[in-house]
Amino acid sequence: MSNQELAKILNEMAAFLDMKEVEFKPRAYEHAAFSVQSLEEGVDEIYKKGGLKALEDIPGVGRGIAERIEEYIKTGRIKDYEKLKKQFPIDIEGLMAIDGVGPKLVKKLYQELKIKNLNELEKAAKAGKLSKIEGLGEKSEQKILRGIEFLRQSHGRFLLGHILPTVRKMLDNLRVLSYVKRAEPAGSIRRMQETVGDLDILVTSDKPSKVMEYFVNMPEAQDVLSSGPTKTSVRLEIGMDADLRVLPPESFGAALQYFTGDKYHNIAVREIAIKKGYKLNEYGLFKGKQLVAGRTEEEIYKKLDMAWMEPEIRTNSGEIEASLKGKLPKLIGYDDLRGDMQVQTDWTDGENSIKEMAEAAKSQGLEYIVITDHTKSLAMAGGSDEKKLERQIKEIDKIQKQISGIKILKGAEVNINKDGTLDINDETLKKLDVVGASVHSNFNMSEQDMTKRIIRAMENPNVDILFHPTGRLIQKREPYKVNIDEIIKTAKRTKTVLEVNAYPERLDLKDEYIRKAVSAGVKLAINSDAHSVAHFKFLEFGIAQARRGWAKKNDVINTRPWQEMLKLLK
Ligand code: DGT
Ligand code: CA
Ligand code: CA
Ligand code: ZN
Repeated sequence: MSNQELAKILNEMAAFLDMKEVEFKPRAYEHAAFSVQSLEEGVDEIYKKGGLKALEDIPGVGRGIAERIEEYIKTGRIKDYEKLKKQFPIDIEGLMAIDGVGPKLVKKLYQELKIKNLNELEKAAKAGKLSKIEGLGEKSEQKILRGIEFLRQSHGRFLLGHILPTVRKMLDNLRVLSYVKRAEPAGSIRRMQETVGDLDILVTSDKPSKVMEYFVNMPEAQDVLSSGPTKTSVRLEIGMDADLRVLPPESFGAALQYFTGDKYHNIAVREIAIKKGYKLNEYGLFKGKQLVAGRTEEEIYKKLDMAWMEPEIRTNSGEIEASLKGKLPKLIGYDDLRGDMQVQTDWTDGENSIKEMAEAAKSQGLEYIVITDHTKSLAMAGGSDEKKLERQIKEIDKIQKQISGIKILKGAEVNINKDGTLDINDETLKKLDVVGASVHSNFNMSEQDMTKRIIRAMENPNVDILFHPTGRLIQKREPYKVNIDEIIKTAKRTKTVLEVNAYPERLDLKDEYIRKAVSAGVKLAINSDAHSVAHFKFLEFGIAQARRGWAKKNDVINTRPWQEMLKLLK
C-alpha cells in the first residue's frame, strides 16, 4: 500500500460524505488526505514505529480517521469506504475533476440519470439530457462539456505539486542504497515546470543491474514498461511513468545537461557545440572521439563559453544569449521569502485558527504572515463583512500578544465586483495592513470588460495586491479573458503588486507573465494561499514559477522584512 492510494480513498470518502450532506467530516477527510499525500514517510512505517498514537500526530488526522488508517494498514480495506462505494458505485474522482462539478451535482446526476463516470456524463450532456434536470440549464451543460474537453487535453500530465513529494521520496530511497552514488531528477521536474509528463531519473552506480532490480521492485512501481542494462521504465502507482538511466560518473554531467533542458534549449546548445567543432550527446562533449567534458554540467557549458544556467530557465527563451554574454539574472532563491501575504483561516474557509496558522508559518521559518480571509460576497466561504473584519483586527491584536517570533499582519482577500468596485468599504480597508483583491465571480465577461473591471479595482488606493491575476486553475479552468499587458501597465502606474499564487493548481501569474511584469518593473508577491497549516510548503512552487519567470529577489516584496515590505505598498 502507498500514501497515494490511501490519500485517494480519504479524498473519495470526503466526496461521498459531501454527497450525503454530512457536515464538517468531509473537510476533515480532505485535510487528512492532503497530509498523508505530502508525508515523506510511508503511513505504514509511521504506524509500525508508533502505532495509532503516531497516526494521530499526522496533521489533520484525528482519532476517527487514525483508526480507519489503522484498519487499512492491517486489513487492506476500510469498511466505511466500501459501504459508501456500494451506495454510490461511481468514479467520483473522475467526475469531480471537471470544473464546476462538485459532490452535490454528482449525486443529482447519479440519482436522476444514473451517471457513473466521465463517458456517461459526456454522452448525457451531448444528448441534451443535463439541461432537463432541475437546477441545471443549457449554460451548465455547455460548461460541463467544455470542462470535459479541457480535461482531455491535459490528459496524462501531472501537477508538480501533487507528485513532487512522491518523487523526492523515491530519490531519497535510491540515494541511501550502498551501490548508488548519485541520483538526480532531470526533465520537466528539474525545471520545476508546473505540470510533468513523465519522470526522468539519472543515477551513477557501479552495479547498474542491482539498481534496475531495485527500481522495478520498489513499492512505488506498479508495472514494468521496459527494462535494459542502462535504462528502465516503469509505470508508477500514482499513474505517471518514470525512466531511470544509469551512467558512468564521467558522463553524469552530460546526461544531466542532455535530459534537463527542454527540447528547444537542447537543440540550441547542440548547435553551438557543432559550430565550435564539438559533438554533444548524453555521454559527453567530444572532439572527434576524445571526451573533453562530461563529469559536470558546468564544465560542458564552460567549454562552450557559456555560464551554467539554472534548470528552471532552460527553455530557449533568452537564457542562451544571456549566458553567452555573461548576463544571466540572479534568480530569487528558494530560501529568500520572509513572509506569506495570503493566508486564510477558520474565520472563513480555512481549516485552522489564526494562531495555528501563525505557529505553522513560524516553524517553517517565516517572519510574518498576512491574514487574508475572504469577504462577504463569497458567501459559500462565509466571507467577512466590515463588522467581522473589525472583530478580526481586534482578535489578531490579542493573538499577537500570545505569540512571539512571528508578526501577524491584518488583511483581507476582497472580492472585485462585476463593475470593479469592491465588496468592502474603503473606511474598513484603510484599517488593514494589506489588502488583496481578486475576481471570484462573473468569469465570463468580454476581455475588454474584464480588463476594465480589474483596472478599476487596482486604481483603488487601498488595494495593495492583485491576487491570482488570471484566475486559471491548471487542467481545470481556463484563465478568464483579460489583457495582461494592460494589467501590467496599470500595476506599474498604480503601484499595485501582482501575486504569484503558489497553490499547485493556480501558479498564477504564470512564468511568461511574470517575465513581462518583471521587465516592466512591477513588484511581485509570492503567496501560498494557505487554507491549512500544511499549505505553507506550497511557497516552493510559487518561487519555482517566479524563477521560471526570471524574477530576482528584489522583484518580490515579501523577501523583505515586514516593516520594509509595508513601505513598498501604496
Ligand atoms: P515532460 O516529461 O513531458 O514533462 O517533459 P520533459 O522535458 O521531461 O521531456 P521528456 O521526458 O520527453 O524528455 C526528458 C528530457 O530529455 C527533456 O529535457 C528533453 C530531453 N530529450 C528527450 N529526448 C530528446 C532528444 O531526442 N533529443 C534531445 N536533444 N533531447 C531530448
Ligand atoms: Ca519527463
Ligand atoms: Ca522521459
Ligand atoms: Zn482567492
